[in-house]
Amino acid sequence: GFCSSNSVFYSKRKPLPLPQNPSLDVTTFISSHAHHGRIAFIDAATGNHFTFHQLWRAVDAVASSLYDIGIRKGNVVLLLSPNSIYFPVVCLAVMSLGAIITTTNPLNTAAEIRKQINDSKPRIAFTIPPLASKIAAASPSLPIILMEADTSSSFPSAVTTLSRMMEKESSSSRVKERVNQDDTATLLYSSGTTGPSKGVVSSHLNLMAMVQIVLGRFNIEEGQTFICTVPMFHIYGLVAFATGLLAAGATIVVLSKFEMHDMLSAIERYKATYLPLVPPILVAMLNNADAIKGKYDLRSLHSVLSGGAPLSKEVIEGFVEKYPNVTILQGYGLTESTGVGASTDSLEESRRYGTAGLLSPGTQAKIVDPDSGLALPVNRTGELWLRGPTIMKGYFSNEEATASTLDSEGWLRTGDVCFIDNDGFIFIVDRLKELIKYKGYQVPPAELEALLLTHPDIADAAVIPFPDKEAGQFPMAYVVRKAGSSISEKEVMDFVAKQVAPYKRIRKVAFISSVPKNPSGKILRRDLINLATSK
Ligand code: AYL
Repeated sequence: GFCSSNSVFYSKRKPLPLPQNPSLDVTTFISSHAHHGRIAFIDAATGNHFTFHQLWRAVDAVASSLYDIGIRKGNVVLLLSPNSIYFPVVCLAVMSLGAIITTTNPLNTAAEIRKQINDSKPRIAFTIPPLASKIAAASPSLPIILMEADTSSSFPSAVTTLSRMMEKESSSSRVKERVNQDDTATLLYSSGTTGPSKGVVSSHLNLMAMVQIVLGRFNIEEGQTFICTVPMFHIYGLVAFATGLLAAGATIVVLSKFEMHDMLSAIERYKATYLPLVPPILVAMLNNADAIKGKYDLRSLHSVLSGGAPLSKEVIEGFVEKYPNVTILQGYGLTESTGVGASTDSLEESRRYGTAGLLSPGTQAKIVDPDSGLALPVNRTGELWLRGPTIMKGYFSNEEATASTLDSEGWLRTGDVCFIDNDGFIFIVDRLKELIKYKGYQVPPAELEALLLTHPDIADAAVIPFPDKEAGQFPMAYVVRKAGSSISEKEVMDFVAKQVAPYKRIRKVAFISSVPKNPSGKILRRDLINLATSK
């Protein structure tokens, strides 16, 4: 059976072969799936596009150019950009050199980007002209490569442009450094189960295993068209649109950001078949279903993918009723599992409303009782632990966080509360970890608490998730005022809003006399969540 006597759950999906050659990089692996003349990427707004052939030529040219300016295996390259057809070119070129790509949310403030720069120490950054000033403010000496021609102003730190790099003829002078499967490919930031954001070290093997999982999920022989509106800087978008779906030969229509009208007209114009989303966009599509159906021809669409945050039963049921010809496919995963850890891949599997699906091929699970530490059998609820070829190597230069997240046998503590039913389907029922998910974006409470404590009127603070129909959750702060202070809710919210990206803003404040903590000083968040939601 899929659940053994030691309470390890094994994937019920067909195992997928991993490449055997120990020195193989993920870019070479993906490009070995040739799709020649087919279109890889289309910019939804301009119609600019790349065939697969043009894509791989561009990747090779950019890799050669990076090599020429001194980028080598192990160097970190920062990418700060909204979605574009060039985003994957940069990622693939960097990884093909054995260099490491670190992405960041374009909404982040200069101070937030500075933290990531200080931690990951990139040698160079790719960005678009409107965002270059953020990098310059975060790190004035970091060289910048502009991803679009700069028409307005010029940046002293800009060394070249991506288009110039892409024009480079393939050079034979480049010594191809040996890249091993175990070498680091990506460094995406996640707060994990506790504390501030940390660099998640994913190897070429991790990414190749994820490519195989994506290939197994979508059988794309006939050619399918995907809409890319979820961010490519996040693991969800990265493993789909910059790696996995390229191996599958899908055509990807890229939107620079989410905008409902643009997304729906792109589906109509390009006859898209697959639409990967985060739950808040499904909620919006449900709430406006009648108007949408009157205005756009969505007949080409056969699947909407939902991942990154929980999708409620009510939304699934409503969506199925309003869009009867569209199948909702679920994906569950973490940055730390380099993407999809479980998924539903067919209408039949998705009919089990509320499930996150079956374990990905090659992935194992345990359900661990948080109190006793014992692994539990089917239908019992506990913390989900995952093991397999997609699990990260660890957090970047943070042994303590790594040790408390990965055990010696390679199990990843997900911080999600789940059970697995008799047929192997995973149900996510709660979140044990601190993480707040606002519209699918990660908001680490510890970062906001640290910021609140810098306010002269605040003695102590705790930040918790508050449930919200549209966003999923938003950050709420419990604040202890200093003696004599009369700081208001609005002042607290404004203080934070000025210093963080908009998705991290605190949207509700309550004052208390002290923050409940356990004897070792850990905030009793569950008590505060109960307090916040009981009225
Ligand atoms: P991170 N249902 C419930 N919670 C989810 C789900 C889901 N389907 N997916 C993710 N989460 C929560 O690192 C959960 O708490 O990556 C998990 O621990 O930003 C946390 O989000 C991880 O957040 C896909 C689908 C990649 C999902 C992903 C992972 C994206 C989230 C590719 O196809």
